[in-house]
Amino acid sequence: APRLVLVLGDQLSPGLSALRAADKAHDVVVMAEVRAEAGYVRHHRKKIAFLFAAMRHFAETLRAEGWRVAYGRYDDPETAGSIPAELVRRAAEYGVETAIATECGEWRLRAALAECPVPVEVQADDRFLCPREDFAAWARGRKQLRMEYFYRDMRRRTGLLMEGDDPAGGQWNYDHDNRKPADRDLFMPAPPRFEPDAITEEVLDVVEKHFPDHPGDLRPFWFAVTPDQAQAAADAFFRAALPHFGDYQDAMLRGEKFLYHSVLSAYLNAGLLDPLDLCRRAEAEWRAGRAPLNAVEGYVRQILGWREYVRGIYDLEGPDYVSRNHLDARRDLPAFYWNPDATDMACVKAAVAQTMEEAYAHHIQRLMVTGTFALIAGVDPHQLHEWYLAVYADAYEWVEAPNVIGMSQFADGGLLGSKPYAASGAYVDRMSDHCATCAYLVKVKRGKGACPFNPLYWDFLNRNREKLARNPRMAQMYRTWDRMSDENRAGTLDSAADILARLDRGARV
Ligand code: FAD
Ligand code: DLZ
Repeated sequence: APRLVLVLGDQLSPGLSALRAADKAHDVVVMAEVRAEAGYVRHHRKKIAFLFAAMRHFAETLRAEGWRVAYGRYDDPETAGSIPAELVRRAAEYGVETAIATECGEWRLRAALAECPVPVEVQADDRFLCPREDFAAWARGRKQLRMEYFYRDMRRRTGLLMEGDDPAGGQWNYDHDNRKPADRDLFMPAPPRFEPDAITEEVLDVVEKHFPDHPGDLRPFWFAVTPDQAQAAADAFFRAALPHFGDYQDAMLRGEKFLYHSVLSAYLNAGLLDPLDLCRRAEAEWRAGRAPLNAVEGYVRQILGWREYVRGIYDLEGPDYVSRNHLDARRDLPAFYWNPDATDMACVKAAVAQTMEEAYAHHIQRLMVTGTFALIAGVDPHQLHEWYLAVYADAYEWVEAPNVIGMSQFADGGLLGSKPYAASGAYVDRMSDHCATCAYLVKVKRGKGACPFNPLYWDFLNRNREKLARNPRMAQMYRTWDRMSDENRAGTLDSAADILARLDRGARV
Protein backbone atom coordinates (compact mmCIF):
# COMPACT_ATOMS: atom_id res chain seq x y z
CA ALA A 1 0.00 0.00 0.00
CA PRO A 2 1.23 3.54 -0.67
CA ARG A 3 2.75 5.47 2.23
CA LEU A 4 3.61 9.03 3.09
CA VAL A 5 7.34 9.80 3.24
CA LEU A 6 8.05 12.66 5.63
CA VAL A 7 11.02 14.88 4.79
CA LEU A 8 11.74 17.58 7.37
CA GLY A 9 13.47 20.89 6.86
CA ASP A 10 16.78 19.55 8.17
CA GLN A 11 16.58 16.32 6.19
CA LEU A 12 17.36 17.68 2.74
CA SER A 13 19.74 14.87 1.79
CA PRO A 14 19.32 13.00 -1.50
CA GLY A 15 20.33 9.74 0.23
CA LEU A 16 17.97 10.19 3.22
CA SER A 17 17.06 6.83 4.82
CA ALA A 18 13.30 7.50 4.52
CA LEU A 19 13.66 8.12 0.78
CA ARG A 20 15.79 5.02 0.36
CA ALA A 21 13.09 2.97 2.09
CA ALA A 22 10.32 4.43 -0.07
CA ASP A 23 8.99 3.60 -3.49
CA LYS A 24 8.83 6.40 -6.03
CA ALA A 25 6.09 4.68 -7.98
CA HIS A 26 3.56 4.60 -5.12
CA ASP A 27 4.62 6.70 -2.14
CA VAL A 28 4.02 10.41 -1.60
CA VAL A 29 6.70 12.67 -0.14
CA VAL A 30 5.32 15.14 2.42
CA MET A 31 7.11 18.39 3.14
CA ALA A 32 5.62 21.36 4.94
CA GLU A 33 6.37 24.84 6.19
CA VAL A 34 4.43 24.87 9.45
CA ARG A 35 3.75 27.27 12.30
CA ALA A 36 4.86 24.82 15.01
CA GLU A 37 8.36 24.43 13.55
CA ALA A 38 8.81 28.04 12.52
CA GLY A 39 7.60 29.26 15.90
CA TYR A 40 8.84 27.00 18.74
CA VAL A 41 11.40 29.72 19.33
CA ARG A 42 11.57 33.11 17.58
CA HIS A 43 13.97 31.88 14.88
CA HIS A 44 16.16 34.41 13.09
CA ARG A 45 14.48 35.47 9.86
CA LYS A 46 17.49 34.38 7.76
CA LYS A 47 17.26 30.91 9.32
CA ILE A 48 13.60 30.52 8.38
CA ALA A 49 14.26 31.88 4.88
CA PHE A 50 17.20 29.50 4.45
CA LEU A 51 15.17 26.44 5.45
CA PHE A 52 12.06 27.29 3.46
CA ALA A 53 14.15 28.12 0.36
CA ALA A 54 16.25 24.97 0.69
CA MET A 55 13.07 22.90 1.25
CA ARG A 56 11.38 24.32 -1.86
CA HIS A 57 14.47 23.68 -3.98
CA PHE A 58 14.73 20.14 -2.61
CA ALA A 59 11.07 19.48 -3.43
CA GLU A 60 11.71 20.64 -7.01
CA THR A 61 14.65 18.23 -7.31
CA LEU A 62 12.57 15.33 -5.99
CA ARG A 63 9.81 16.13 -8.47
CA ALA A 64 12.32 16.25 -11.31
CA GLU A 65 13.47 12.79 -10.21
CA GLY A 66 9.94 11.50 -10.52
CA TRP A 67 8.67 11.68 -6.93
CA ARG A 68 5.17 12.83 -6.09
CA VAL A 69 5.66 15.62 -3.55
CA ALA A 70 2.86 17.08 -1.43
CA TYR A 71 4.40 20.38 -0.34
CA GLY A 72 2.63 22.62 2.19
CA ARG A 73 3.57 26.27 1.82
CA TYR A 74 3.50 28.63 4.78
CA ASP A 75 1.28 31.14 3.00
CA ASP A 76 -1.22 28.51 1.87
CA PRO A 77 -4.21 28.56 4.27
CA GLU A 78 -4.71 24.81 3.70
CA THR A 79 -1.32 23.96 5.25
CA ALA A 80 -1.76 22.54 8.75
CA GLY A 81 -0.12 24.09 11.80
CA SER A 82 2.21 21.23 12.69
CA ILE A 83 4.02 18.30 11.11
CA PRO A 84 1.72 15.61 12.61
CA ALA A 85 -1.36 17.59 11.55
CA GLU A 86 0.04 17.88 8.05
CA LEU A 87 0.56 14.09 7.92
CA VAL A 88 -3.08 13.60 8.97
CA ARG A 89 -4.27 16.01 6.27
CA ARG A 90 -2.18 14.37 3.53
CA ALA A 91 -3.15 10.85 4.63
CA ALA A 92 -6.80 11.76 4.09
CA GLU A 93 -6.06 13.56 0.82
CA TYR A 94 -4.15 10.61 -0.69
CA GLY A 95 -6.13 7.83 1.02
CA VAL A 96 -2.98 6.55 2.73
CA GLU A 97 -2.73 5.01 6.23
CA THR A 98 0.92 4.95 7.23
CA ALA A 99 4.04 7.08 6.97
CA ILE A 100 7.76 6.55 7.05
CA ALA A 101 10.28 9.07 8.35
CA THR A 102 13.94 9.40 9.14
CA GLU A 103 14.30 9.82 12.90
CA CYS A 104 14.11 13.51 13.66
CA GLY A 105 16.77 15.33 15.62
CA GLU A 106 14.77 16.87 18.46
CA TRP A 107 12.99 15.15 21.33
CA ARG A 108 10.13 17.62 20.98
CA LEU A 109 9.22 16.47 17.48
CA ARG A 110 9.98 12.80 18.20
CA ALA A 111 7.35 12.93 20.93
CA ALA A 112 4.83 14.70 18.70
CA LEU A 113 5.31 12.15 15.92
CA ALA A 114 4.98 9.23 18.34
CA GLU A 115 1.45 10.50 19.07
CA CYS A 116 0.50 11.15 15.46
CA PRO A 117 -2.77 9.40 14.49
CA VAL A 118 -1.03 8.31 11.28
CA PRO A 119 1.45 5.64 12.43
CA VAL A 120 5.02 6.62 11.51
CA GLU A 121 7.67 3.97 10.89
CA VAL A 122 10.97 5.51 11.89
CA GLN A 123 14.24 4.83 10.04
CA ALA A 124 17.63 5.55 11.67
CA ASP A 125 19.34 8.75 10.57
CA ASP A 126 22.49 7.30 9.03
CA ARG A 127 23.83 10.70 8.02
CA PHE A 128 25.57 10.60 11.40
CA LEU A 129 28.73 8.55 11.63
CA CYS A 130 28.08 7.09 15.07
CA PRO A 131 24.73 5.28 15.42
CA ARG A 132 22.99 6.18 18.68
CA GLU A 133 23.28 2.59 20.01
CA ASP A 134 27.02 2.69 19.41
CA PHE A 135 27.34 5.94 21.33
CA ALA A 136 25.32 4.49 24.19
CA ALA A 137 27.56 1.40 24.19
CA TRP A 138 30.68 3.60 24.19
CA ALA A 139 29.32 5.67 27.10
CA ARG A 140 28.10 2.74 29.17
CA GLY A 141 30.20 1.99 32.20
CA ARG A 142 32.50 4.99 31.76
CA LYS A 143 32.97 7.09 34.88
CA GLN A 144 33.51 10.15 32.77
CA LEU A 145 32.66 10.96 29.16
CA ARG A 146 35.34 12.88 27.30
CA MET A 147 35.20 13.89 23.66
CA GLU A 148 38.88 13.16 23.06
CA TYR A 149 38.53 9.41 23.68
CA PHE A 150 35.33 9.18 21.67
CA TYR A 151 37.09 10.99 18.84
CA ARG A 152 40.02 8.57 18.82
CA ASP A 153 37.59 5.68 18.51
CA MET A 154 35.88 7.45 15.62
CA ARG A 155 39.23 7.96 13.89
CA ARG A 156 39.95 4.23 14.20
CA ARG A 157 36.44 3.30 13.12
CA THR A 158 36.45 5.47 9.98
CA GLY A 159 40.17 5.24 9.21
CA LEU A 160 40.25 9.02 8.85
CA LEU A 161 43.75 10.47 9.28
CA MET A 162 45.14 7.10 10.27
CA GLU A 163 48.38 5.41 9.32
CA GLY A 164 47.73 1.79 10.13
CA ASP A 165 46.80 1.72 13.82
CA ASP A 166 48.43 5.07 14.51
CA PRO A 167 47.19 8.60 14.08
CA ALA A 168 48.62 10.45 11.09
CA GLY A 169 51.73 12.37 12.09
CA GLY A 170 52.00 10.46 15.39
CA GLN A 171 49.58 12.57 17.45
CA TRP A 172 45.80 12.49 17.82
CA ASN A 173 45.44 16.18 18.43
CA TYR A 174 47.42 19.24 17.29
CA ASP A 175 45.55 21.86 19.27
CA HIS A 176 48.68 23.27 20.87
CA ASP A 177 49.51 24.71 17.40
CA ASN A 178 46.04 26.21 17.07
CA ARG A 179 45.79 29.14 19.45
CA LYS A 180 47.25 32.02 17.48
CA PRO A 181 45.67 35.47 17.51
CA ALA A 182 45.04 36.72 13.95
CA ASP A 183 46.75 39.66 12.33
CA ARG A 184 45.08 42.41 10.29
CA ASP A 185 47.63 41.93 7.49
CA LEU A 186 46.51 38.37 6.79
CA PHE A 187 44.55 37.63 3.65
CA MET A 188 40.96 36.89 4.63
CA PRO A 189 38.93 34.55 2.47
CA ALA A 190 35.18 35.19 2.44
CA PRO A 191 32.45 32.58 2.05
CA PRO A 192 30.86 32.72 -1.41
CA ARG A 193 27.55 34.55 -1.65
CA PHE A 194 24.69 33.23 -3.74
CA GLU A 195 22.19 35.45 -5.51
CA PRO A 196 18.59 34.51 -4.58
CA ASP A 197 16.68 33.00 -7.53
CA ALA A 198 12.92 33.35 -8.12
CA ILE A 199 12.08 30.53 -5.66
CA THR A 200 14.19 32.11 -2.93
CA GLU A 201 12.81 35.60 -3.63
CA GLU A 202 9.31 34.25 -3.12
CA VAL A 203 10.37 32.78 0.22
CA LEU A 204 11.95 36.08 1.27
CA ASP A 205 8.59 37.78 0.65
CA VAL A 206 6.80 35.15 2.75
CA VAL A 207 9.23 35.59 5.63
CA GLU A 208 9.05 39.36 5.38
CA LYS A 209 5.28 39.24 5.58
CA HIS A 210 4.71 36.50 8.16
CA PHE A 211 7.58 36.93 10.63
CA PRO A 212 7.71 40.67 11.35
CA ASP A 213 8.43 40.14 15.06
CA HIS A 214 11.25 37.62 14.60
CA PRO A 215 14.81 38.86 15.10
CA GLY A 216 17.56 39.33 12.55
CA ASP A 217 18.20 40.87 9.16
CA LEU A 218 16.48 39.04 6.32
CA ARG A 219 18.42 40.80 3.59
CA PRO A 220 20.92 40.71 2.06
CA PHE A 221 20.26 36.98 1.76
CA TRP A 222 23.25 35.09 0.37
CA PHE A 223 23.10 31.53 1.73
CA ALA A 224 23.44 28.43 -0.43
CA VAL A 225 20.02 26.78 -0.77
CA THR A 226 20.84 23.70 -2.90
CA PRO A 227 23.34 20.84 -2.48
CA ASP A 228 25.28 22.15 -5.52
CA GLN A 229 25.63 25.63 -4.07
CA ALA A 230 26.62 24.17 -0.70
CA GLN A 231 29.29 22.09 -2.51
CA ALA A 232 30.56 25.29 -4.13
CA ALA A 233 30.81 26.87 -0.67
CA ALA A 234 32.70 23.81 0.57
CA ASP A 235 35.05 23.97 -2.45
CA ALA A 236 35.83 27.60 -1.62
CA PHE A 237 36.54 26.71 2.01
CA PHE A 238 38.91 23.87 1.16
CA ARG A 239 40.74 26.02 -1.36
CA ALA A 240 41.08 29.28 0.52
CA ALA A 241 40.52 28.86 4.24
CA LEU A 242 41.31 25.31 5.38
CA PRO A 243 45.11 25.78 5.31
CA HIS A 244 44.78 28.45 8.04
CA PHE A 245 41.80 26.90 9.84
CA GLY A 246 43.92 25.46 12.63
CA ASP A 247 46.20 28.38 13.33
CA TYR A 248 43.45 30.95 13.75
CA GLN A 249 40.62 28.75 15.01
CA ASP A 250 40.33 30.67 18.28
CA ALA A 251 41.05 34.15 16.94
CA MET A 252 38.67 37.12 16.71
CA LEU A 253 39.21 40.25 14.67
CA ARG A 254 37.12 43.41 14.46
CA GLY A 255 35.03 43.53 11.28
CA GLU A 256 35.95 39.96 10.29
CA LYS A 257 32.88 37.82 10.74
CA PHE A 258 34.19 34.55 9.35
CA LEU A 259 38.01 34.47 9.51
CA TYR A 260 39.14 30.99 8.40
CA HIS A 261 35.99 29.17 9.51
CA SER A 262 34.11 27.04 7.03
CA VAL A 263 30.66 28.66 7.51
CA LEU A 264 29.16 25.34 6.41
CA SER A 265 27.36 24.24 9.58
CA ALA A 266 23.91 25.44 8.46
CA TYR A 267 24.28 23.46 5.22
CA LEU A 268 25.64 20.40 7.00
CA ASN A 269 22.91 20.36 9.64
CA ALA A 270 20.13 20.78 7.07
CA GLY A 271 21.50 17.85 5.06
CA LEU A 272 22.84 19.75 2.05
CA LEU A 273 26.35 18.49 2.86
CA ASP A 274 27.54 15.15 4.19
CA PRO A 275 29.86 15.01 7.23
CA LEU A 276 31.95 12.03 6.13
CA ASP A 277 32.43 13.54 2.70
CA LEU A 278 33.68 16.81 4.24
CA CYS A 279 36.13 14.94 6.48
CA ARG A 280 37.44 12.88 3.55
CA ARG A 281 37.90 15.98 1.44
CA ALA A 282 39.81 17.69 4.24
CA GLU A 283 42.05 14.63 4.58
CA ALA A 284 42.66 14.62 0.82
CA GLU A 285 43.83 18.26 1.03
CA TRP A 286 46.45 17.21 3.58
CA ARG A 287 47.54 14.13 1.64
CA ALA A 288 47.93 16.31 -1.48
CA GLY A 289 50.13 18.72 0.48
CA ARG A 290 47.73 21.65 0.17
CA ALA A 291 46.83 21.98 3.86
CA PRO A 292 48.89 21.28 6.99
CA LEU A 293 48.02 18.49 9.39
CA ASN A 294 47.21 20.79 12.33
CA ALA A 295 44.49 22.47 10.22
CA VAL A 296 43.06 19.28 8.79
CA GLU A 297 43.11 17.36 12.07
CA GLY A 298 41.47 20.34 13.81
CA TYR A 299 38.73 20.49 11.21
CA VAL A 300 38.09 16.74 11.19
CA ARG A 301 37.96 16.74 15.00
CA GLN A 302 35.15 19.32 14.99
CA ILE A 303 32.99 17.18 12.74
CA LEU A 304 34.00 13.60 13.50
CA GLY A 305 34.58 14.37 17.17
CA TRP A 306 32.55 17.25 18.54
CA ARG A 307 29.56 17.12 16.23
CA GLU A 308 29.02 13.40 16.74
CA TYR A 309 29.80 13.59 20.46
CA VAL A 310 27.24 16.33 21.20
CA ARG A 311 24.60 14.46 19.26
CA GLY A 312 25.37 11.33 21.29
CA ILE A 313 25.08 13.26 24.56
CA TYR A 314 21.76 14.80 23.51
CA ASP A 315 20.28 11.39 22.74
CA LEU A 316 21.75 9.79 25.85
CA GLU A 317 20.58 12.45 28.28
CA GLY A 318 16.98 12.79 27.13
CA PRO A 319 14.48 15.62 26.87
CA ASP A 320 15.14 17.15 30.29
CA TYR A 321 18.78 17.95 29.45
CA VAL A 322 17.75 21.45 28.35
CA SER A 323 16.40 22.19 31.85
CA ARG A 324 19.62 21.44 33.73
CA ASN A 325 20.93 24.24 35.90
CA HIS A 326 23.78 22.84 37.99
CA LEU A 327 25.03 26.27 39.07
CA ASP A 328 21.51 27.48 39.87
CA ALA A 329 21.85 30.55 37.64
CA ARG A 330 18.65 32.63 37.61
CA ARG A 331 19.37 36.00 36.00
CA ASP A 332 17.25 37.05 33.00
CA LEU A 333 19.00 37.18 29.66
CA PRO A 334 20.12 40.80 29.16
CA ALA A 335 18.25 42.70 26.44
CA PHE A 336 21.51 43.40 24.58
CA TYR A 337 21.55 39.78 23.40
CA TRP A 338 18.84 40.95 20.99
CA ASN A 339 20.12 44.48 20.42
CA PRO A 340 23.86 45.05 20.07
CA ASP A 341 23.46 48.82 20.40
CA ALA A 342 22.36 48.30 23.99
CA THR A 343 25.82 47.30 25.27
CA ASP A 344 29.18 49.08 25.45
CA MET A 345 31.26 45.89 25.61
CA ALA A 346 32.94 45.88 22.18
CA CYS A 347 33.37 42.09 21.95
CA VAL A 348 29.76 41.35 22.91
CA LYS A 349 28.46 44.12 20.66
CA ALA A 350 30.39 42.69 17.68
CA ALA A 351 29.28 39.10 18.31
CA VAL A 352 25.61 40.05 18.72
CA ALA A 353 25.68 42.48 15.77
CA GLN A 354 26.99 39.88 13.34
CA THR A 355 24.60 37.31 14.78
CA MET A 356 21.69 39.60 13.97
CA GLU A 357 23.08 40.35 10.50
CA GLU A 358 24.11 36.86 9.43
CA ALA A 359 22.53 34.30 11.79
CA TYR A 360 26.18 33.26 12.24
CA ALA A 361 28.97 33.72 14.74
CA HIS A 362 32.03 31.54 14.92
CA HIS A 363 32.83 29.14 17.72
CA ILE A 364 34.97 31.40 19.90
CA GLN A 365 32.42 34.20 19.77
CA ARG A 366 29.69 31.77 20.82
CA LEU A 367 31.81 30.13 23.51
CA MET A 368 34.06 32.85 24.92
CA VAL A 369 32.04 36.03 24.35
CA THR A 370 28.25 35.58 24.55
CA GLY A 371 28.66 32.21 26.31
CA THR A 372 31.25 33.26 28.87
CA PHE A 373 29.49 36.53 29.64
CA ALA A 374 26.22 34.72 30.39
CA LEU A 375 28.08 32.14 32.50
CA ILE A 376 29.93 34.62 34.70
CA ALA A 377 26.88 36.91 34.96
CA GLY A 378 24.77 33.95 36.14
CA VAL A 379 22.18 34.02 33.33
CA ASP A 380 19.47 31.36 33.40
CA PRO A 381 20.84 28.63 31.07
CA HIS A 382 17.41 27.80 29.68
CA GLN A 383 16.83 31.38 28.54
CA LEU A 384 20.27 31.40 26.98
CA HIS A 385 19.57 28.05 25.30
CA GLU A 386 16.45 29.49 23.69
CA TRP A 387 18.45 32.47 22.44
CA TYR A 388 21.10 30.29 20.77
CA LEU A 389 18.42 28.01 19.34
CA ALA A 390 16.68 31.01 17.79
CA VAL A 391 19.47 33.13 16.41
CA TYR A 392 21.81 30.74 14.56
CA ALA A 393 21.01 29.31 11.14
CA ASP A 394 22.70 26.05 12.16
CA ALA A 395 20.81 25.66 15.45
CA TYR A 396 18.77 22.56 16.23
CA GLU A 397 18.41 21.38 19.77
CA TRP A 398 20.50 18.19 19.32
CA VAL A 399 23.62 20.23 18.55
CA GLU A 400 22.84 23.54 20.23
CA ALA A 401 21.76 22.28 23.67
CA PRO A 402 24.88 20.25 24.54
CA ASN A 403 27.02 23.17 23.39
CA VAL A 404 25.07 25.73 25.44
CA ILE A 405 23.84 23.79 28.47
CA GLY A 406 26.93 21.59 28.66
CA MET A 407 29.99 23.16 27.11
CA SER A 408 29.33 26.82 27.61
CA GLN A 409 27.24 27.04 30.81
CA PHE A 410 28.42 23.97 32.75
CA ALA A 411 24.74 23.54 33.58
CA ASP A 412 25.05 19.75 33.28
CA GLY A 413 27.61 19.75 36.09
CA GLY A 414 30.54 18.61 33.95
CA LEU A 415 28.99 15.76 31.99
CA LEU A 416 30.04 17.11 28.60
CA GLY A 417 33.14 19.06 29.46
CA SER A 418 35.59 19.03 32.31
CA LYS A 419 35.46 22.66 33.44
CA PRO A 420 33.44 25.85 32.94
CA TYR A 421 34.67 28.21 30.23
CA ALA A 422 34.87 31.13 32.62
CA ALA A 423 37.40 33.81 31.73
CA SER A 424 38.25 37.39 32.52
CA GLY A 425 38.74 40.12 29.90
CA ALA A 426 42.35 39.01 29.41
CA TYR A 427 41.22 36.09 27.24
CA VAL A 428 39.37 38.31 24.77
CA ASP A 429 42.28 40.74 24.79
CA ARG A 430 44.76 37.98 23.97
CA MET A 431 42.69 36.48 21.15
CA SER A 432 41.26 39.64 19.54
CA ASP A 433 41.65 43.35 18.88
CA HIS A 434 38.30 44.30 20.42
CA CYS A 435 39.65 45.69 23.68
CA ALA A 436 41.60 48.46 21.94
CA THR A 437 38.36 50.18 20.88
CA CYS A 438 36.17 49.20 23.83
CA ALA A 439 34.50 51.74 26.11
CA TYR A 440 35.77 49.62 29.01
CA LEU A 441 39.41 49.10 29.97
CA VAL A 442 40.54 45.50 30.02
CA LYS A 443 43.56 46.29 32.16
CA VAL A 444 41.35 47.79 34.89
CA LYS A 445 40.32 44.96 37.16
CA ARG A 446 37.55 46.61 39.18
CA GLY A 447 35.73 49.85 39.78
CA LYS A 448 35.26 52.69 37.33
CA GLY A 449 35.88 51.80 33.68
CA ALA A 450 36.79 48.16 34.43
CA CYS A 451 35.97 45.56 31.79
CA PRO A 452 32.86 43.81 33.22
CA PHE A 453 34.39 40.41 32.44
CA ASN A 454 37.08 41.09 35.09
CA PRO A 455 35.08 41.45 38.31
CA LEU A 456 32.35 39.10 37.07
CA TYR A 457 34.94 36.36 36.55
CA TRP A 458 36.06 36.44 40.18
CA ASP A 459 32.51 36.84 41.42
CA PHE A 460 31.57 33.71 39.45
CA LEU A 461 34.36 31.71 41.08
CA ASN A 462 33.55 33.06 44.50
CA ARG A 463 29.81 32.42 44.40
CA ASN A 464 30.22 28.90 42.94
CA ARG A 465 33.05 27.87 45.20
CA GLU A 466 31.25 24.94 46.74
CA LYS A 467 30.53 23.40 43.35
CA LEU A 468 33.80 24.18 41.60
CA ALA A 469 36.69 24.36 44.04
CA ARG A 470 37.25 20.60 44.12
CA ASN A 471 37.70 20.53 40.33
CA PRO A 472 41.47 20.09 39.84
CA ARG A 473 41.33 22.23 36.70
CA MET A 474 40.01 25.16 38.76
CA ALA A 475 42.36 24.83 41.73
CA GLN A 476 44.97 27.27 40.44
CA MET A 477 42.37 30.03 39.95
CA TYR A 478 41.03 29.57 43.50
CA ARG A 479 44.59 29.80 44.83
CA THR A 480 45.05 33.10 42.96
CA TRP A 481 41.76 34.43 44.37
CA ASP A 482 42.70 33.36 47.88
CA ARG A 483 46.07 35.08 47.65
CA MET A 484 44.50 38.47 46.84
CA SER A 485 44.28 40.99 49.67
CA ASP A 486 40.97 41.28 51.54
CA GLU A 487 40.57 44.78 50.20
CA ASN A 488 41.12 43.66 46.62
CA ARG A 489 38.64 40.81 46.96
CA ALA A 490 35.98 43.00 48.59
CA GLY A 491 36.44 45.69 45.94
CA THR A 492 36.14 43.09 43.15
CA LEU A 493 32.93 41.70 44.61
CA ASP A 494 31.48 45.21 45.04
CA SER A 495 32.31 46.01 41.47
CA ALA A 496 30.64 42.78 40.28
CA ALA A 497 27.57 43.48 42.44
CA ASP A 498 27.28 46.88 40.81
CA ILE A 499 27.38 45.39 37.29
CA LEU A 500 24.88 42.67 38.20
CA ALA A 501 22.54 45.26 39.70
CA ARG A 502 22.79 47.25 36.49
CA LEU A 503 21.92 44.14 34.49
CA ASP A 504 18.95 43.48 36.75
CA ARG A 505 17.67 47.06 36.36
CA GLY A 506 18.11 46.86 32.59
CA ALA A 507 20.69 49.65 32.81
CA ARG A 508 23.47 49.90 30.25
CA VAL A 509 26.49 47.61 30.67
P1 FAD B 1 33.95 25.67 11.72
O1 FAD B 1 34.67 26.44 12.75
O2 FAD B 1 34.40 25.79 10.32
O3 FAD B 1 33.97 24.13 12.19
C1 FAD B 1 33.81 23.06 11.28
C2 FAD B 1 32.55 22.27 11.57
O4 FAD B 1 32.69 21.54 12.75
C3 FAD B 1 31.29 23.09 11.75
O5 FAD B 1 30.72 23.39 10.49
C4 FAD B 1 30.43 22.19 12.61
O6 FAD B 1 29.66 21.33 11.84
C5 FAD B 1 31.44 21.38 13.39
N1 FAD B 1 31.58 21.83 14.78
C6 FAD B 1 32.55 22.63 15.27
N2 FAD B 1 32.43 22.76 16.61
C7 FAD B 1 31.35 22.04 16.95
C8 FAD B 1 30.71 21.79 18.19
N3 FAD B 1 31.16 22.29 19.33
N4 FAD B 1 29.59 21.05 18.16
C9 FAD B 1 29.12 20.52 17.01
N5 FAD B 1 29.69 20.73 15.83
C10 FAD B 1 30.80 21.47 15.80
N6 FAD B 1 27.01 24.28 16.12
C11 FAD B 1 25.93 24.01 15.37
O7 FAD B 1 26.04 23.39 14.32
N7 FAD B 1 24.68 24.41 15.78
C12 FAD B 1 24.50 25.11 16.93
O8 FAD B 1 23.37 25.46 17.27
C13 FAD B 1 25.63 25.42 17.72
N8 FAD B 1 25.51 26.13 18.87
C14 FAD B 1 26.61 26.42 19.62
C15 FAD B 1 26.47 27.11 20.81
C16 FAD B 1 27.57 27.38 21.62
C17 FAD B 1 27.41 28.11 22.93
C18 FAD B 1 28.84 26.94 21.19
C19 FAD B 1 30.04 27.20 22.04
C20 FAD B 1 29.00 26.26 20.01
C21 FAD B 1 27.90 25.98 19.21
N9 FAD B 1 28.03 25.26 18.00
C22 FAD B 1 26.92 24.98 17.26
C23 FAD B 1 29.33 24.73 17.57
C24 FAD B 1 30.14 25.68 16.66
O9 FAD B 1 30.27 26.93 17.28
C25 FAD B 1 29.52 25.82 15.29
O10 FAD B 1 29.34 24.55 14.73
C26 FAD B 1 30.40 26.61 14.35
O11 FAD B 1 30.66 27.89 14.88
C27 FAD B 1 29.76 26.71 12.99
O12 FAD B 1 30.51 27.52 12.13
P2 FAD B 1 31.42 26.92 11.00
O13 FAD B 1 30.64 26.05 10.10
O14 FAD B 1 32.14 28.08 10.39
O15 FAD B 1 32.39 26.01 11.83
C1 DLZ C 1 13.87 24.83 12.03
C2 DLZ C 1 12.71 24.54 11.13
C3 DLZ C 1 11.86 25.59 10.75
C4 DLZ C 1 12.13 26.99 11.13
N1 DLZ C 1 10.77 25.35 9.99
C5 DLZ C 1 10.52 24.10 9.55
C6 DLZ C 1 9.35 23.82 8.80
O1 DLZ C 1 8.52 24.67 8.55
N2 DLZ C 1 9.17 22.54 8.38
C7 DLZ C 1 10.03 21.54 8.67
O2 DLZ C 1 9.82 20.41 8.23
N3 DLZ C 1 11.12 21.79 9.42
C8 DLZ C 1 11.38 23.03 9.87
N4 DLZ C 1 12.46 23.27 10.67
C9 DLZ C 1 13.32 22.13 11.04
C10 DLZ C 1 12.67 21.32 12.17
O3 DLZ C 1 12.46 22.15 13.29
C11 DLZ C 1 13.57 20.12 12.49
O4 DLZ C 1 13.35 19.16 11.51
C12 DLZ C 1 13.28 19.52 13.82
O5 DLZ C 1 13.59 20.39 14.85
C13 DLZ C 1 14.09 18.24 13.98
O6 DLZ C 1 13.62 17.54 15.07
